[in-house]
Amino acid sequence: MKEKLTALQNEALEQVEQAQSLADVEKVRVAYLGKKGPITEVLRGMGKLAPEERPVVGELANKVRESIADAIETEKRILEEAALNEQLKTETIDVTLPGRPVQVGGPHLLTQLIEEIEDLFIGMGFEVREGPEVETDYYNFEALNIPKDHPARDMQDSFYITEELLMRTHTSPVQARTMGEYQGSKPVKMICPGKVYRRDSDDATHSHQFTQVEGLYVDKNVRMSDLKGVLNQFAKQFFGPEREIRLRPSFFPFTEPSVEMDISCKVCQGNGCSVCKQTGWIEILGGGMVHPKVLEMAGYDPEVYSGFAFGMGPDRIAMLKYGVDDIRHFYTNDRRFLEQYHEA
Ligand code: 2NL
Repeated sequence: MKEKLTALQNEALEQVEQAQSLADVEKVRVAYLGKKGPITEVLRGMGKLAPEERPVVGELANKVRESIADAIETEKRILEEAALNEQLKTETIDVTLPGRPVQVGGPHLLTQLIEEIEDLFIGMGFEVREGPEVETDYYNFEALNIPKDHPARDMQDSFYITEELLMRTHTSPVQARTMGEYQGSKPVKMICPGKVYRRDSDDATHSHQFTQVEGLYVDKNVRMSDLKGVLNQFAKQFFGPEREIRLRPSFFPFTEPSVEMDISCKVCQGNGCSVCKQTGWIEILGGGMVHPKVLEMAGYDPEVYSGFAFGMGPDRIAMLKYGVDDIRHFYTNDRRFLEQYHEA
């Protein structure tokens, strides 16, 4: 028995020494020390030995097992170190290579302008409200005095989801919703920025998707002069203190009377140039006094309350302010375009 164990030991140690890889070492371990290996077998067969032989054989078997296990551990470490050294040799890192630049994004030009507009109106006591882009026919049209057969629907044809649901064509439904929520219980003084959609053929000046900022102020005794004062303040803060404004009569189904507002041309100081098409003025927004029917539908008594509303398109304003020649640049995500407006 003793000779058998010693022979096993020598055999195993030799095989460990000859191992070329970690897999080889593992094979030796399984073969000699595994549950079905010869050492385990010897220890299991102890019962058949004479009682005085048992401790002797037991001790030797344990020693043999330990010496094989030690040899395996040592060989494993040697092989692992060799593998690591080999890896280090082939995978050298050139620490002098330039790093990969971190890509830093920034807010879209339209987002920047919308936030600037928001700040100015917040400064005049307006709250900012947002609403759903998928709207009901009621809030997008009916509540704004645009009934089903109204010709204004042609100009604002949109993308319908069902008969009664569509992509909103303007942000006005947010205002109709807010008035409806307050039900004539308190004044409304809000602006609502956001994306809107119209069924339009895209070209340099038209896009089926664009942005709007609308404003609404409903209270007792709100007058046209309040509209003019607020818009004048906005124009001077946003476009510069030298800008003059002018209001021209216009038409919108939800305001009566309605106006369009121009600012004096910055390029020619009002003398006429190609930017203002020789008029000295540039159209910026539309607005007017909220139509009594619109107030009434939202639960505001038009005999008690009055209000003004206006709407502007940040896309158009951005094109004017930065000389962008094609509205599609805002939506086609060419980073060479977008990055021009990122802060350094
Ligand atoms: C434009 C003109 C306008 C409004 C928007 C409005 C909203 C309510 C009631 C009455 Cl709830 N009016 N909004 C009024 C007049 C003009 O937008 O050219 N936008 C780009």
